[in-house]
Amino acid sequence: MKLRVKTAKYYVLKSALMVFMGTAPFSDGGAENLLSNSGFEEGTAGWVNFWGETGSLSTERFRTGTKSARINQFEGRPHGSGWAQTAEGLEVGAIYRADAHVYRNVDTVTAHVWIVPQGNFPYPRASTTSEKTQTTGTWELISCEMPARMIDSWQGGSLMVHVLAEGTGEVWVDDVSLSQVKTAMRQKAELATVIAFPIAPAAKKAQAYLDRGEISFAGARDLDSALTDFGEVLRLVPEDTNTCLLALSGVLETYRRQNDFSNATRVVRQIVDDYTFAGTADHAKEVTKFGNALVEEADHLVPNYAEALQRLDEATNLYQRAITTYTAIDAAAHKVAIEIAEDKLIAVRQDIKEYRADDGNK
Ligand SMILES: [Ca+2]
Repeated sequence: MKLRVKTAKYYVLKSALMVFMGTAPFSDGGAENLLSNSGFEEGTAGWVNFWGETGSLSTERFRTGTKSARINQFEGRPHGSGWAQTAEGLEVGAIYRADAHVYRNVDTVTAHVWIVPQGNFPYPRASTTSEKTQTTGTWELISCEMPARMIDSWQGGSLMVHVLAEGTGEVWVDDVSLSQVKTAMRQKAELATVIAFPIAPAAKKAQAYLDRGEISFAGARDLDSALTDFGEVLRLVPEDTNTCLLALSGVLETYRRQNDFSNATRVVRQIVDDYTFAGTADHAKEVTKFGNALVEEADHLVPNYAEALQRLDEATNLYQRAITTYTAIDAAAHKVAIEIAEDKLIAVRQDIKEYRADDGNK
């Protein structure tokens, strides 16, 4: 009993000391803050003022210490401006939370905090954002949470925290934090509970399988478990196109990671056949990806030139099909996508020539 009191006292003393020293290594929630200079007491060190570049250090208004960071959004600026900092070396599969304190005088400007994963992870869910500011004339806490499974673990597990102001007016920012809410292990355990719950709705279970599959894929690198979990998603909610597309993109990346390119191609074929409608831009986009998968498969089939050439022929047809579809919808609106498909077509025709020459020289 005595020991516990002593421990509690120690922590009270320790946090008091931290405040006294003017540093904030902990977020308001008590978890470790993974950002540095979170209260701008060391100026703007560690922070990047992005887009509008109208940010500056402020000593006229602050929540803690004697400083904050200001964003001045003047009229006609379309994309807003903000402050950003990247945290590196995070645990893939864990859940992270960003908190920021913001202040505005007028409601013509709003602010929100974002977490953006760094790297090239293929999932379409790119970022998480908070609610926008609700109050004026007072410091307001805005927050958002993000699963780190979306980080490309090859990039070292980095998340960027953005505090963005949009509209017209000034926003002050102070005491920004990024903290871990749950470890990957705890998150996985909670998902397993949802999965094991007998009467949980299919949609909820499917989401849990999807999340667990992504943790297995990106965090634990357990590819077999990832494939099993993604497969369960497709079995549980076959009619839920968006969720199935996420699961299939997980299956696709897992096969690619396993260098199983024929199965990767099979998955893209399934996406095109079962989850897109011919004549739509989405269809053309997936058809282009199908072509890319065939080219990748062909590349790994060499020196089996007959098989490789067959894949490249099919890829040629697909790129042409994508171009035709985009052109029929709106050639001007899909100019970039058409150019990409045309470039792929040129490259694949060159590959076909080379493969035929190499095959003849065997
Ligand atoms: Ca401060």
